[in-house]
Amino acid sequence: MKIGIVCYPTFGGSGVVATELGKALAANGHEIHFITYRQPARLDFFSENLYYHEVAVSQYPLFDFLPYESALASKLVDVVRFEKLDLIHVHYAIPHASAAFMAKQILLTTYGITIPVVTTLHGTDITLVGKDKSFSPVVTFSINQSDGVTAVSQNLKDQTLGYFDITRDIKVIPNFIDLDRFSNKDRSHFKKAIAPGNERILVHTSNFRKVKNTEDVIRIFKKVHDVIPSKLLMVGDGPERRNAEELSRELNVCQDIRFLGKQDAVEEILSVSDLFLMPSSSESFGLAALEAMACQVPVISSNTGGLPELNKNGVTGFLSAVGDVDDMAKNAIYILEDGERLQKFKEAALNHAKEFQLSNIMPLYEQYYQKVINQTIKPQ
Ligand code: GMT
Repeated sequence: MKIGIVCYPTFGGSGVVATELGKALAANGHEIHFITYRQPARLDFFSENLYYHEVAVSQYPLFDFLPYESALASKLVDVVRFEKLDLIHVHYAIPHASAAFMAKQILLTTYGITIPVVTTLHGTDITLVGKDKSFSPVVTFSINQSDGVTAVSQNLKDQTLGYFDITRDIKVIPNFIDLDRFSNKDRSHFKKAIAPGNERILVHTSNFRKVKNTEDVIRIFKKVHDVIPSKLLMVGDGPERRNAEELSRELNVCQDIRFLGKQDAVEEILSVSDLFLMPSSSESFGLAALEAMACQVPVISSNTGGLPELNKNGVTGFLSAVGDVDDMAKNAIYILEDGERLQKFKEAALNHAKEFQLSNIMPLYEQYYQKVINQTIKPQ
């Protein structure tokens, strides 16, 4: 198949899923065209089946806000026409689904070309931004006008059906993991440098947005640290980093916390870690937690959104109510205080992560694309 993929080219979860999916599809013989405003972060190599089309938006003094959606729709028209795509797959509804709808209409009415559009809902496009009144009519319309819609968890599907007036079916296809990249590697030299006294290592990776509750990560760590010699690695960057840093000074644990900023080789850091913390107030799936589990790191998380579908309570880690720092700390201590118990949780985390391996999930997308293409009625 020839597939156009539209996504945010950043390190965020939806961009990572879109890019990794495109790479895997290309390796499986499909021709993949990425269409976005910047080269996706993880698309930094040459492959004969991978193409990248940059969406450039012309500056004009009249534009206080650049009309990216129009530029994207125009680029989609171009790429579909000249590369003869079979399907467009947009990741994150806003503004990609409505831009794809516009392109689809232009292609049909001007060029007689029918192009099916699949929209994947990732989370905040529904739970935070999409619900906002300034977007919801467009989000509802463009979901209903897509030829296929997928959501990354059952919970996100249920939330979408609850918030919006949706008239079409939504297929759940969860996030996936490349176990060749995300696996536990022996990095004992690195572990020794981080934890010279053989302390337990806790880790958090995110974009440090409000929704990630990064201050709760520090509060949980403080409680664990009071009982168990431990270190905390904070990976990533974003608006809440400063507050988290300040809190770690106030609570007098900053000497045992390292803020590492954005890191490419997250799997190296996860490989030396004992416990992953994800106390988010909203999380449609929790790709970062899946990456941790694949590297044999159990997860202490909130029970919001799709997290219970990933983190099995008492098996791969524990779930607590959002904001219940005491419970999260208690559960973290329970896992970390006993070496044998910790090992059991580590093995269970990896076992469960295997269910989400790329080779299980990519075929679901391929089958879904084929179904959507077959169902799309071609004009005479
Ligand atoms: O987590 C983020 O803030 C990034 C965000 C995104 O859209 O890039 O991630 C969302 O999509 C990921 C991939 O499907 C999911 O694994 C994350 O759970 C989801 N984030 C939220 O729902 C907050």
